[in-house]
Amino acid sequence: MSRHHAWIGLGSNLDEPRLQVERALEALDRLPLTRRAAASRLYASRPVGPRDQPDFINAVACLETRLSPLALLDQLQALEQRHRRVRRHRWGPRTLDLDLLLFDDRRLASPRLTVPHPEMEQRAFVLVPLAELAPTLQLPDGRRVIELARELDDSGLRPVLPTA
Ligand code: A4P
Ligand code: MG
Repeated sequence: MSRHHAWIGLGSNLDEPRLQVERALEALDRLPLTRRAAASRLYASRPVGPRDQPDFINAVACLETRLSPLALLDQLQALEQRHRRVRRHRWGPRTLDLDLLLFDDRRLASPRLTVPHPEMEQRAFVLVPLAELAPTLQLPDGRRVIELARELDDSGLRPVLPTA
C-alpha cells in the first residue's frame, strides 16, 4: 500500500469550538495507518452561509496515510460522530465538521466523495490556513493555493492562540 498526502479542513462552532478542533487534530494523528504531518494555526471565522449562528473555529491538517480516500472518509465521519456531531441543516451549526479537501493530486467524483472539495476555492477559512501550511501546494489543475487565497476576502478571519 502506498503512502498518500491528504489535506483535511476542520470546523466547529458549537460546544467549545476550540477544544473540539484541538481534540480532533490530536485524534487525526491516531487514525489507523495514518499520521498527522502538519497542522495550521487555529482561525476564528465569521459563518459562511446562514449568519445567525456562532463564529467558527477552523484549521487545516496534512495527513500521511495508507488509507484509500473512501476508507479515510469513513474514519473522518466516525470521528465526527465521536464528537457527537449535531447535524441540523446544511451549512448550519455543528460540533465538528471534517472535510477531505485534497488527496494527493487526485480528482474523485462519487456519490459519497468529491475531491477536491467543491467549495474550498471560495472559502478563505480553508484556503488561508492551507496556504499557510503549504505555500507551494497546487490543486490538481495546477492552480496554486496561495494565489487563490490572495483573491478571497479574508476580513472575517483571524488567528487565535490555542488554549493552554
Ligand atoms: N462528501 C462529498 N465530498 C466530500 C469531501 N470531500 N469531504 C459528502 C467530506 N465529505 C464529502 O457532508 C455531506 C456529505 O458530503 C457527506 O456525507 C459526504 O459523503 P456533511 O459534512 O455531512 O454535510 P454538511 O457539512 O452539513 O454540508 P456541507 O455542504 O458539507 O457543508 P460544508 O461545505 O462542510 O460547510 N463557515 C465558516 N466560517 N467555517 C466553516 O467551517 N462550514 C460550513 C459547512 C458552513 N459555513 C462555515 C463553515
Ligand atoms: Mg462537510
